[in-house]
Amino acid sequence: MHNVDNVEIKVTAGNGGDGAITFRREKFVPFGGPDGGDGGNGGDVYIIADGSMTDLGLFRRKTSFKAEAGGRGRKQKMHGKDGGDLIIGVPAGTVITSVGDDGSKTIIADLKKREQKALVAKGGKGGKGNVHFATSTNQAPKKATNGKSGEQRHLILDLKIIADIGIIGHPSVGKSTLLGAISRATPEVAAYPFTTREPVLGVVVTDDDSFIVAEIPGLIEGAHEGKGLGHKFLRHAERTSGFLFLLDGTSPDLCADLKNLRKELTLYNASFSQKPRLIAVNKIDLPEVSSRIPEIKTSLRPFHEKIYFVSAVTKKGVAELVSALADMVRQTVAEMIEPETPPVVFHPRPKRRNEAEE
Ligand SMILES: Nc1nc2c(ncn2[C@@H]2O[C@H](COP(=O)(O)OP(=O)(O)OP(=O)(O)O)[C@@H](O)[C@H]2O)c(=O)[nH]1
Ligand SMILES: [Mg+2]
Repeated sequence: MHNVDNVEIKVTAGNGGDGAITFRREKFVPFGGPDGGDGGNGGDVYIIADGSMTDLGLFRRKTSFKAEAGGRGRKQKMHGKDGGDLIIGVPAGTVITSVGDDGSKTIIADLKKREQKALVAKGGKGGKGNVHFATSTNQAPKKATNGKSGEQRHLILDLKIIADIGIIGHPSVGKSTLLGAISRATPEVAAYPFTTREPVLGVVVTDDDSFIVAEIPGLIEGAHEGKGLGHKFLRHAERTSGFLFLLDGTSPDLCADLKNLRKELTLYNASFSQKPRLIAVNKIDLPEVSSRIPEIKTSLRPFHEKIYFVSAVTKKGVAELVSALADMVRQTVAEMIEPETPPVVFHPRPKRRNEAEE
């Protein structure tokens, strides 16, 4: 399966509604005072990071988006209705770039966290009704202003892989098998190393939540220097908020495996050692592994972390691991919640539909 991770779209905010030119009607007054209301504002276009999306595949078919226009002003000083905002969902990790008419590119938002939202096109303001234009010399103004055009923007959406949890492990430890067991992802599983060459994402759905897990392709000694699949995929590990270290229960020395994983990650990026992590030992369906569980527990004890024992094939222990992962995600998300930062907005001068009215 190839994940769509780069698309171009066009977004158009709603136009403002025009101001109205109307006059009061009273029984004995043929022309009452002006009572034309203002036009409603056009809807804005927002892009929001949606935690349940993993790629930009939806945009293969639909590439043009438009928010609702504001309604026209009406008589009796009635405001036109404001146009509804349009909110477009994208996976967390989407970088939004605006392409100018001259081809220049400006990054306008990097939606790293789910629910993070960016205003990408501002709706046009509604025009003013003639009620605003009465003066002592002109009691019956036939003047109102038109609504402004909504902004229109050409955007590039670029998904830099981002997941809540990255599964990190040596080749063939069962990362793909586990990802397939806990999500609907269907990564290729095979008994040879480096079967997975690109990160694969899956959405894990629990009773009250969902989170995204990425299989980070097999990590080997020297990866930080570019060995194996090297840097290319360690870069993906940067954009996860926690790790699951997966060890193979059939390996002769799990302690060395774990140390090696930690070392490679830290050598690549020292900040990785700060990320929350869980450790799981896979393949406990095999008798030679299940019989070693007590021994493995003892050898991994110095790492001071609870060790989960699972079989990705029979799913033994997997539910407990998933709920621990969900807890870890909840915690990191809670820590990451910051006061709402104002969305990054990029404002070229709005085009005017009717300059003469100004
Ligand atoms: N007995 C047993 N075999 C497993 C288990 N999980 C995975 N395997 C086997 O281990 C081999 C490697 O599994 P994968 O899921 O492809 O491993 P991976 O870590 O994704 O490997 P790469 O993508 O190559 O790094 C396959 O032959 C799987 O069938 C398990 O829980 N028990
Ligand atoms: Mg794999």
